[in-house]
Amino acid sequence: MNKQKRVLAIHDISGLGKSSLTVALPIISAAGIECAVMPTAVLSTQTSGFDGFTFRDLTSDMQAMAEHWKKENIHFDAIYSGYLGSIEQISIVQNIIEMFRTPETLVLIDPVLGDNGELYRLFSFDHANAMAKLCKSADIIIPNLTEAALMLGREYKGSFLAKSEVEEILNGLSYLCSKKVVLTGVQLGHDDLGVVCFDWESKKIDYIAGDLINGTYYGTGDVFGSFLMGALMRGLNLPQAARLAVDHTCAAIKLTAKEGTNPRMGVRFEPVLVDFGNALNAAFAI
Ligand code: PXL
Repeated sequence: MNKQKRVLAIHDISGLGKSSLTVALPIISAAGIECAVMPTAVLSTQTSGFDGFTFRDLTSDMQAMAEHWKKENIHFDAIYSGYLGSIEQISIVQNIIEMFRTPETLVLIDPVLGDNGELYRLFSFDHANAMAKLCKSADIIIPNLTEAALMLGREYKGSFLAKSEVEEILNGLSYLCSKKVVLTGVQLGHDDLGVVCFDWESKKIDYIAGDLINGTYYGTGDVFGSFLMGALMRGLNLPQAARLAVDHTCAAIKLTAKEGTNPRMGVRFEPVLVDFGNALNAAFAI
């Protein structure tokens, strides 16, 4: 048995709607990886498709939590940040990364800002600019096309793009994070939707397609990011981990589409977890 790895997930916790920590905890744990959490806010629901949600801001606890862990000499193998409720939280996350980073730490930043060409409620363009700066601290960033457009000040042109356009966006993003980029929600053909991985050092681009399932499915960015983080911590390289993450996210979306659940409740990832664990074990059985 290898030594247990520990990820620090820094996201909000929304009581309902299956996003952020309610997704990161089970998925990263299903990979056999410990998931420590820093909740940035507590909401009654995630914000897409719900009105009147509660929002308890936890900004003032973040630095104190980090200092306690530092005093206890806690080590994180990876730091995974997602939805951050304010610009102040973004700068605290930057500080926490500096406090805990070692040469081996993997810093994965999902610059959660919006979807379908629009900013999420509660966010401003200043939030997008601050998130773009946070990306400089990452080893891997995983924006969707909306977030890429917002951070680069580009027009959002939908998800169906020519390869040359995708490559232009990747090039722009590599100025925000000069290591690795996974651009999500890219439609590569008429029947598929997937992600594009870019490694700045090797200049290698990998297109990883999944089946296109029509409809809007909230929380899939967090489901994908958590599968990706789990697979990376188990030792898969980025294109291998992205392949597993795309396949298992697609499987969860297909189950949701089949059941006709209201998309605001998130996707049905739970039945996919055992298969995810088995796929990770199989990847190392060869
Ligand atoms: O990462 C998606 C997400 C996370 N947390 C909250 C959200 C959303 C998307 O709408 O509202 C609170």
